[in-house]
Amino acid sequence: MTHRVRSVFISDVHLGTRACQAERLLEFLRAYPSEHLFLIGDIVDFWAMNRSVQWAPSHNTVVQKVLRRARHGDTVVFIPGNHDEALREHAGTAFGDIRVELEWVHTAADGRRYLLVHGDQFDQVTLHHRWLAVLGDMGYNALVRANLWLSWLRRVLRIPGYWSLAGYAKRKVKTAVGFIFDFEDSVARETRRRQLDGVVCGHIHWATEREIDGVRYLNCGDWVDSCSAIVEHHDGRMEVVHWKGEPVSRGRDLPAPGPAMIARRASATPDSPDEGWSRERRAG
Ligand SMILES: [Mn+2]
Repeated sequence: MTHRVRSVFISDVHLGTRACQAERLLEFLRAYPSEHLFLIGDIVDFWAMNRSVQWAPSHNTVVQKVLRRARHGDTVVFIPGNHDEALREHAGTAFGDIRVELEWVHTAADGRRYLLVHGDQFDQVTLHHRWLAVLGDMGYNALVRANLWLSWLRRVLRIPGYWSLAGYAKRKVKTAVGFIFDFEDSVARETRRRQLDGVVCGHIHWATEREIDGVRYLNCGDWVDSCSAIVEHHDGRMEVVHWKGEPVSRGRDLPAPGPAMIARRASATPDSPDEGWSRERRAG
């Protein structure tokens, strides 16, 4: 089934990592032809590729499809993120039919103006408090056990009072969860400061559509975990799409997915996400 839309916004594809869901992205791109295609950062994961390159043939196909859309008249704008920040120094350049920009203002069909930006500029955790996010990764139970040892140690050392490590950690993890809201708020604040109607960003891998103090906040999510994107319909209406895959009957040219195909799909789910990606997840 094809859903013709005005614009497609995707971010955090992380090509070059094992966790990248390129096959599913290809299905989605096929199902949503558009006039505008906005790539909002972390499309290629150069950080992870510094350690190990996990470049599947499907990753090439993604690149080919994007180039093809540009060649066939789609406006394609690439806004680099922190994992592909090397491309930021080429902002303002066009690579063939693809423009590279630090940020972009997109005017929707209804006249609303949206700021397009990856978002790492607004990420206080990655900027200042990486340890907070790391703490969020540690199991709560492990902390409770560690706390038992710690209070034993305090007793042995005759340190008075009770101090709960787990309680401390829980407060910090809460702070890390609150980080998502802080991120959304500061992105929205900047959008309002620029007198724009809304913002489409990525970076925190958390697809959302919210209204924050009169600003439309939209986040594309990612293609490593949630498989989500933002689309703009022809009337300017914006929508979060959570791609669940193609419906079973999808034309004569392709066979209906048999058990082998389904099994292959199931095994394509990332069991151990790439380190670079999980680092970002921790960062929020
Ligand atoms: Mn990012």
